[in-house]
Amino acid sequence: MSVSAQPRFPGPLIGLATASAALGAAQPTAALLGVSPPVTVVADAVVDHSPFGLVAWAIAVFGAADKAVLVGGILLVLAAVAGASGSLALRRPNAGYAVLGAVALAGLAAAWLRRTDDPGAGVPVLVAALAGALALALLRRTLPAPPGAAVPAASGADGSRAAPGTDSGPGAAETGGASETPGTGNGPPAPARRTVVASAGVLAAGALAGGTGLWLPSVLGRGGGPEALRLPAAAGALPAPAPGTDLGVPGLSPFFTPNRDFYRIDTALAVPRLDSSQWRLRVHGMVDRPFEIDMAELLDLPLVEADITLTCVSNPVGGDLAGNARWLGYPLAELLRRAGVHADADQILATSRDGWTCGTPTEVVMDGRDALLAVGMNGAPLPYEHGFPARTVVPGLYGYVSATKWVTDLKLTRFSDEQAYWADRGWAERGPVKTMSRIDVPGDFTRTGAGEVTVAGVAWAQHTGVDAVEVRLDRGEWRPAELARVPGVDTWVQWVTEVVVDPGMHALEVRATDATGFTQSPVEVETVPDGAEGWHYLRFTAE
Ligand SMILES: Nc1nc2c(c(=O)[nH]1)N[C@H]1C(S)=C(S)[C@@H](COP(=O)(O)O)O[C@H]1N2
Ligand SMILES: [Mo]
Repeated sequence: MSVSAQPRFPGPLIGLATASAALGAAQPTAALLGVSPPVTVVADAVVDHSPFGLVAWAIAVFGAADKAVLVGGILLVLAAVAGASGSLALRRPNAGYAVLGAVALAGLAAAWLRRTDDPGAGVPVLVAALAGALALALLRRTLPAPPGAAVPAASGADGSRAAPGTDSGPGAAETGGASETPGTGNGPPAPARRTVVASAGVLAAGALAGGTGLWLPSVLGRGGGPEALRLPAAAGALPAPAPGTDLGVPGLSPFFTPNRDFYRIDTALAVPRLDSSQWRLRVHGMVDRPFEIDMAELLDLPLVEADITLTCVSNPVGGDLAGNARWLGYPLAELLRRAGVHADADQILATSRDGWTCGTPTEVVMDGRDALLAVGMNGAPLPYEHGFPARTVVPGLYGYVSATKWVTDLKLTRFSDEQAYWADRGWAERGPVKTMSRIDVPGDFTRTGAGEVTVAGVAWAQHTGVDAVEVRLDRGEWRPAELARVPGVDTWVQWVTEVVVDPGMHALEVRATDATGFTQSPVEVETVPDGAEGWHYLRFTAE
């Protein structure tokens, strides 16, 4: 190894090893504190501050992988910065620490701006900065003196650490091993090799710590997760749905969506894993008697059950961002009565543990419908993905204005004073669900036999009720489908009918009429700002 080639190569390596040590130390710290690790915090901040169109574009292009792509991109940028500043740090060590400090400050800003209520949010970033600084200092000690540096009295801060003869520094153990390997020739070991071995060691240690941190939350469990939470029976328990509620048609969405199949929509890059024993909900703002409630108190209250279909405002016509569950929870209206809501507080601003916000009209929650602070979903505690340990559910409103997962705060306020997350990004302030119908079977572009073909699907108009569903084949006459039974007006309803077809390609359309007499219009409306409209249309081939 020639001395002249040496300084270029270890630079990026030292930088990468420093970054690995920093992120590797932060990951288990975050897991132990139950807060987001730095990369997730930064990714969240990027999403928060990106223009709405960019986020929509990313979701359209990358789909469910959008979060992985963002995190991967941040890691790449970090690696590039680390590599470049590693080279810089060879020549000017203070510059290396300065870059580290600047990156840490950006991370702290991201953590604290997002989670002003949790001082612990920034701790993993501080630990990362410390670990990075230590790694950098250690790796610099493995470097040889810069060419031409005076040997005995190294001048200035830059040279002193790297002066020859510091073999007993923190990197000595690895270095010793390396020097024994055959092939190093005679004379002292090449100093660059020492740096390479030490850097590789630090890089690997960082990766190992990071991996441990990723896996830690699942083993920690802390006894406060969904598997450990024992839910009481509901005081107002519902009977099993009447026969005929689920038609059991193959390919048709089941009446109750199993929890593992339930669509998931949220802005969280890492699913928040709250501990139910630590959870508290604060009810405050424009109320007479603000209070806090914990899980033990909540589970002592008389809980009720309700069958409610949840739908997302981003669901396109024919899309699958809808699911139905039997929820167990406590009426939100009771909690609000306990707090004594001021007459002019027209908005309930709910905040999740990860800082997302949701504005629900107070009047809707108080009008007698089954608006719940839910703890159970289809007979089990809420899965982490669906808001463990508690979320809100309000029949008749899209999820973005009603269904806060990981909820920790309900603030009574006014729509004119505060805007929730999506309202602030161009979506409608109020989001009543629009009447909608969908064909599940036959699937779009599938093949069936000729002759009689079963056509089935679901329709919804939560808190209004579906009165009729009609289907037409090849733009012919509208013909009524048969509706399944439903427990009430807050769920979707299955429907089924039959068409008779010749071999060839055919088109199907569906439209629903709700209990107000409104029939879905063929005019197509996009999801932004308050939900899609139009008839679900698909084609299939009979043969
Ligand atoms: N904390 C939190 N809650 C949230 C969201 C979110 O981004 N963060 N998204 C909402 C939206 S847009 C919808 S449609 C529903 C989806 O709930 P699910 O993932 O349980 O189906 O959650 C709502 N609650
Ligand atoms: Mo949504």
